[in-house]
Amino acid sequence: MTTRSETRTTLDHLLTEIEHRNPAQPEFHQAAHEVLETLAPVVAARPEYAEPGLIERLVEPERQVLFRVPWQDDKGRVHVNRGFRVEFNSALGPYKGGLRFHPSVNLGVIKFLGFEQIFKNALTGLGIGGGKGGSDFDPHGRSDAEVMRFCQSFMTELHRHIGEHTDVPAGDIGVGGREIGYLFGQYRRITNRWEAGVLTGKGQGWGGSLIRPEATGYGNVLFAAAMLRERGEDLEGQTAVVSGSGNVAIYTIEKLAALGANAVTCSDSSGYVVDEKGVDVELLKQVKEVERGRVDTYAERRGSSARFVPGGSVWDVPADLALPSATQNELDESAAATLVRNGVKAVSEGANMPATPEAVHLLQKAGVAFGPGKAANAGGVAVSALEMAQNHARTSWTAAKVEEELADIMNNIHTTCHETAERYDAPGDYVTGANIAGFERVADAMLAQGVI
Ligand code: NDP
Ligand code: 2IT
Repeated sequence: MTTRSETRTTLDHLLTEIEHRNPAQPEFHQAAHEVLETLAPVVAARPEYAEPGLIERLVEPERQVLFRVPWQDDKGRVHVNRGFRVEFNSALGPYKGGLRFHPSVNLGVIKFLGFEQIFKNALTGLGIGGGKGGSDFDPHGRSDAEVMRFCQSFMTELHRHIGEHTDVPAGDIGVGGREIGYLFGQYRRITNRWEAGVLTGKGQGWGGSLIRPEATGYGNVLFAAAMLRERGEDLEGQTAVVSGSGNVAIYTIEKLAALGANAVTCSDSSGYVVDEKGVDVELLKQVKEVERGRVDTYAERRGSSARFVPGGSVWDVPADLALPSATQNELDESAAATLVRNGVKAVSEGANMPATPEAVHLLQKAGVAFGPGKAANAGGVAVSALEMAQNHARTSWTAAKVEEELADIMNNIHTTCHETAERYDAPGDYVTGANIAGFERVADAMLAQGVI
């Protein structure tokens, strides 16, 4: 029987090898560290997981696709972007995960997101593997026609790699309902197939699930509520600081209000807004989703309760809860220290890996309930899987039914993470609980399916 410390040494060697084999991919290294550093107790306790090659296979994507995406802007100028799809692990089902369009996208970013997605999708309990894709295309300031031409060019290559039983993309940063529409249209044209289950996040009249747009934000609030419940508290009367002002942030703010809490901030890459009365979600939707504007416009229209702070850190605003919902590494150690100083009780990650490792460590040490993204933001991909189920059955469920399923899934994920952490001597540590529980499900399937 190997001890935990021997296992830890083996995992540390593997991490060093991952860094050598995947140079210049710091986000992927960070995600791999975060998972592998918590696995020693389960690998030491269950010898089958120490089988040579199991974890080595888990950290190597099954397939990585890189392609050229040429497109013409409205003035006829040609642009060349890069497209990516990393099909990381299909032991539990078809690869599943979003597409991100943002100038910061590169292979290492997509690999970190795809790696996280494996464990997140496993935690949902549904039959979905892990993948992620995207492009370094920047949709900001582009016309609808430019976005359409880009999406068509992107799908002209991507279509040969995806399918309802193979790989099912959805949205992420920079990819919402508009983009999924253009992508689906091009897929349908090229393949001559009405294959609803090839993409999720579709429009409601043509195969989309009710509550999919809301699911990530709603799910994260339900996860935060479950963490508070564990401590004998609830959301009623709590104030919350939320970052971002896109899909996840908007529906996080909406659900907080519905459950009696009050989100007092939102942000984008230009700065943040503090709104003493609580963010008016209908106004935010109008500015961000309809007009595709910036958060300073929200502050201007909202009147005296709101002010826009250019640049700066949204985490300086005191609150009971923090729900980072913008992007990776947006909440660093000094931001975490400020949150703790201001008495934060829970931090729940709507974005993927928004807290740096140092921030997570500091929050956990201070006794703050910390919900890692792969558990807390799993509601989005979970409802994507429910959209696939509806597409397969050629049916559509009511909003109430989807919400009920979402609530069950989020509560189950919370319970699983909580119980797993206790089982492995890390009570209250949702990071360890989520990593081990996700790992067990994927590793068991990989072992059963042989060396492939
Ligand atoms: P959106 O594109 O709808 O919104 C992203 C928001 O984050 C915008 O306000 C954007 O501001 C801000 N943002 C993005 N990148 C940066 C950056 N580098 N610096 C500062 N602000 C930034 O994306 P989503 O809301 O869909 O995604 C937000 C996060 O949630 C991501 O981490 C994503 O991976 C994660 N997530 C999304 C899910 C989904 O279903 N959509 C599911 C699970 C997780 P600006 O416009 O100025 O760039
Ligand atoms: O990070 C994520 O889980 C997503 N962007 C959603 C993925 C999906 O397939 O719905």
